[in-house]
Amino acid sequence: MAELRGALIGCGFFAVNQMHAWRDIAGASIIAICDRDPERLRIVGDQFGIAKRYTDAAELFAGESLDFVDIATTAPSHRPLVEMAAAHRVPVICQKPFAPTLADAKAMVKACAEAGVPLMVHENFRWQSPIQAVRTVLDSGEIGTPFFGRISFRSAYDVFSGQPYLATGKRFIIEDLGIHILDIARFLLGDVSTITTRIARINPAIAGEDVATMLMDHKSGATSVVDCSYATKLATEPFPETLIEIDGSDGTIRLAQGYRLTVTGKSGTAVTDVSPPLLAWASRPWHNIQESVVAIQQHWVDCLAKGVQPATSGADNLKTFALVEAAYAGAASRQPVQLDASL
Ligand code: NAD
Ligand code: 89V
Repeated sequence: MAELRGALIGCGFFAVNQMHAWRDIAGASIIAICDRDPERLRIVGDQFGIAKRYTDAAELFAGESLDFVDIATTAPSHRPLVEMAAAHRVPVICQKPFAPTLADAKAMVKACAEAGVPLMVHENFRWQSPIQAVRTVLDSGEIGTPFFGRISFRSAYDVFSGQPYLATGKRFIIEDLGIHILDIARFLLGDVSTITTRIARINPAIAGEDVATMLMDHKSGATSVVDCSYATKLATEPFPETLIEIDGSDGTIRLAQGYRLTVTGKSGTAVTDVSPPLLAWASRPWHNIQESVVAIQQHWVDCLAKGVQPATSGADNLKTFALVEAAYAGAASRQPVQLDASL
């Protein structure tokens, strides 16, 4: 198969990981980049040797023949850019959070479906190898039927120095980080029927909530707790590890800090080190996330080659995004929120 010709829009903080990952992936390469900030365009263009550079996405679509576009801008620009890709019949990857509102996200899914264009949300956390290892244990049947899960992300890492916009939005941890952890809960325990949420802001220097605790009923009958904090100072900073506890009818799974996976099940107890590899271009502690970027982008190329929907398609991600909206609604009302009504 000929190599896919892609373009990347948005050359900011996180896009550098995506550019490195595209270099690692067989079957696709980035042939043009776009950023409305000429300085970001210059930095990334020079770093990755990309000669074709655009400051206007409309000019990029008009000037290039593309097999896909990878949108790595922040959420306010996602809908116009995804709709532009759909109008040009160009398959599209869109970073999380998918959109500012669920209504925007639904419109983006509709635009791509009507244009017959594949759409994947770059929801990469479920692609981290420790999370995939947990999924593999569940699939093996070793712990039987899961009835309880706790998916936890607690840290005091300074995310604001790299991503200053995170300190200024009215919404913070659920929209930016919780969205990943809620997606992992769906990935491991299935879709959700009801969510109950409590939030708090501990850091007085930011505008949004930095603590969120969510209790969920899964359609499978399992119950889960998703808890997230950027106000939790620990002896050893765990960023960006997601810790997992799952109890099943025949055993338990514990993914503990330090990427230690303990499975107690039908065959006894096994302890494994499921640390992600440190890729040549990666740096600790981000290497866990960086590896997952390669995995999700490779998945996109494989799905395009096979003509199948990606695991985190736009349609799939509506269910994760709906959880974010429902969490904020429930935090405000202090009432449980039913999910089916919003989808
Ligand atoms: P950033 O502000 O550093 O970069 C965004 C870039 O997009 C900027 O250079 C900006 O000039 C450019 N841009 C914005 N609108 C544009 C438009 N219409 N046309 C062209 N360029 C435009 O932001 P970031 O921290 O890199 O985050 C980008 C996205 O990635 C966010 O949605 C964020 O939530 C997400 N993110 C994802 C992960 C992950 O693990 N999946 C991690 C960090 C950030
Ligand atoms: O993954 C992300 O979306 C990042 C961070 C890990 C800082 O929350 O924004």
